[in-house]
Amino acid sequence: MKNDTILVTGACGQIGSELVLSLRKIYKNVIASDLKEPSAELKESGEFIRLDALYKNGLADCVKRFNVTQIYHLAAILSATGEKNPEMAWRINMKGLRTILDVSVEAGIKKVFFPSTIAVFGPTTPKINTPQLTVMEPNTIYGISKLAGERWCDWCFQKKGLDVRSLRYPGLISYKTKAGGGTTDYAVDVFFDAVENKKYECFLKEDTILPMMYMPDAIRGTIMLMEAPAEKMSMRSGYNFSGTSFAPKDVAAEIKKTIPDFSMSYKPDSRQVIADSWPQSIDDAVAQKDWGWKPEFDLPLLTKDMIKNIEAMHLV
Ligand code: NAD
Ligand code: AKB
Repeated sequence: MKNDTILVTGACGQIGSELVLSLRKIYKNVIASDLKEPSAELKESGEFIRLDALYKNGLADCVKRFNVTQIYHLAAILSATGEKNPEMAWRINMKGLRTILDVSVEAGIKKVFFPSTIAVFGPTTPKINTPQLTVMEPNTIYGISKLAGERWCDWCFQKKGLDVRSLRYPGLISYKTKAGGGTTDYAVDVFFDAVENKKYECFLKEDTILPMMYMPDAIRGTIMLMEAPAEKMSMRSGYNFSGTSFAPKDVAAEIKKTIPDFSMSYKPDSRQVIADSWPQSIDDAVAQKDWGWKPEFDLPLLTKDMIKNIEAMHLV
């Protein structure tokens, strides 16, 4: 077991609830923190504290009290919720990150993880195999806040010497915790509805292709990035990070191979406009070259695994 003490903010969310458990297999001390009540699994497997990531004194006290050496800053408001409440999204996403970066510099934190997103790209970005360095004109508050966040991370590395690392996650698919207010949430909800009701009404059009990734790949990639030697990092903003790409009709066809009477209907809502502004596929050649990234799950593999695990949860 490694000795570093890790603090995870936003630990009760879709990523945190799995990332904390994986980090606890590697590190002796992983402190999960959130405003929300943790799951029994999170609470019983290690330290949990209630912490507002925007509250600098509370954060600084926690870092000092536990001798924190690494921070994974997951707390944020996602795209769809952010468009409904732009002020709140800007405040939580920007002030949260600034607080983490300031405390990290002041306390001499060794490494910081900042989750960026494909939402940093916008309608003027090339949509297919979006390169690492390209036009970035996001038109959601979420994307604007994450792009500004990437620039802050790069600035803190250049000017303050802070070892900040970041991934531009695609839509993440998981069964342990449902998605929390994004545009790609359909790709999680569809599996639960397929198992429970054999039908799903999708809020995106059937042919809307988006970059996606299965959670085990996302967790493995995050830990690979954070464990890689600092001299391998050529990007201090956010690495393009690719899993697979598909449209709602592709998931429906894949689910039908296991649940033949499954049916999907379509009723696009305001999230369609957000999805239309994002890339369809991501070129992550720089992540492959710098720290050896390679995904394991494609659509058929993740579909089988999601259905198997959701069915098993329903048997308990
Ligand atoms: P989530 O919405 O599921 O979880 C976020 C957590 O942050 C919640 O538990 C919430 O209670 C907590 N939180 C919110 N405000 C807080 C505050 N002020 N102080 C402390 N905690 C607070 O989000 P997620 O899907 O787990 O995403 C985690 C990070 O990864 C976010 O920064 C998100 O932008 C990024 N990301 C996620 C995806 C995805 O598909 N899940 C894709 C790209 C990027
Ligand atoms: C969202 O849809 O907002 C997130 C993301 C891709 O950042 N899943």
